Amino acid sequence: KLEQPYLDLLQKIMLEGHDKSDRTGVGTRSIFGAQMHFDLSEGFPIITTKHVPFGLIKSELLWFLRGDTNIKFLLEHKNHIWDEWAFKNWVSSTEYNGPDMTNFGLRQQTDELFNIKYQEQMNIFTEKILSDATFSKKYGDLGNVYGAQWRRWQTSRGDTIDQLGNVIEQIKTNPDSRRLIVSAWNPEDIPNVALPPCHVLFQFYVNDNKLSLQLYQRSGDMFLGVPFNIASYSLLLNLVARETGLELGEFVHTLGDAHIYKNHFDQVNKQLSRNAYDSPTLWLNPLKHRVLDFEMKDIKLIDYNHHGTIKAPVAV
Ligand code: UFP
Repeated sequence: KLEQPYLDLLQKIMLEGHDKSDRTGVGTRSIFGAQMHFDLSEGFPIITTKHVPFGLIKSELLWFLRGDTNIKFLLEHKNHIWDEWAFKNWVSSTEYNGPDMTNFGLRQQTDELFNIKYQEQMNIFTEKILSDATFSKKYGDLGNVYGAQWRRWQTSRGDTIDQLGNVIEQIKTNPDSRRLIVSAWNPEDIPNVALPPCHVLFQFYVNDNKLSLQLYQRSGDMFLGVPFNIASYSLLLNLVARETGLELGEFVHTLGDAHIYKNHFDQVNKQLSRNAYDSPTLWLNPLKHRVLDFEMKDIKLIDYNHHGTIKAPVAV
């Protein structure tokens, strides 16, 4: 099955990983330096041993590709995966005068009464982002996250670089290049961002008319984050292959710190006891050719058979 490299890596970390403390205080079991290969000509490697919400992956990737960094676009697509980061800016601003939201990520998971207040404030916040343009301009923008670095990297001369646009052009005109790289890691920005990019850099490679992509991910939450990351970059590879007229090669996923949180062990064991289904196929609207032309309805999974969702706490 296509997802076997992922299941093998989960198993390997459980058996051979190092138990460590980590930034979140939860603790992880991890290995350093891991690589998974997925042959995209065989299907779309979304995980089937649990449910992965592909709609969220689509809208997030379309958001990155547009160079958009404002959560408004995501909210319009009912995608809430980046809400907390914008909410954090809002509740720590002088304009916010609701109940104290200090350390909301942790308190929301441990304090039921606080959680109710938090949900209330979060709803008010996201409603306002959707309905109030001035507010969303000010508090919906996340600054230099992926979309900004991919499409309008700020140079010291004061102009911007469209890394992704340039790389697509290079794949078309100079496919043997060994410099087909997009970097999201900007050392100048790191001290000022809430979450330094997990997907640091990706590179393309062309052989026999096939396009491959390798991602370097510095830190991977193997149970919750990585299944998203696999699907997201596999979709990116499909879209760029479409625009460049190339066939599908491999998605190579390289990880630095590949970890399983201690409070995900039971979930991982449950997942490993399940049998994977055949992977689905990805349908892309045949009338669309350029990466930026794609909308939600132009991208679909066909025959995504999967086991049920497995719930797990997010480490914050
Ligand atoms: N993480 C992922 N994939 C992502 C993402 C985050 O696995 O796409 F945005 C996880 C990795 C780690 C945590 O567990 O989020 C980030 O924490 P840190 O910056 O300390 O590595």
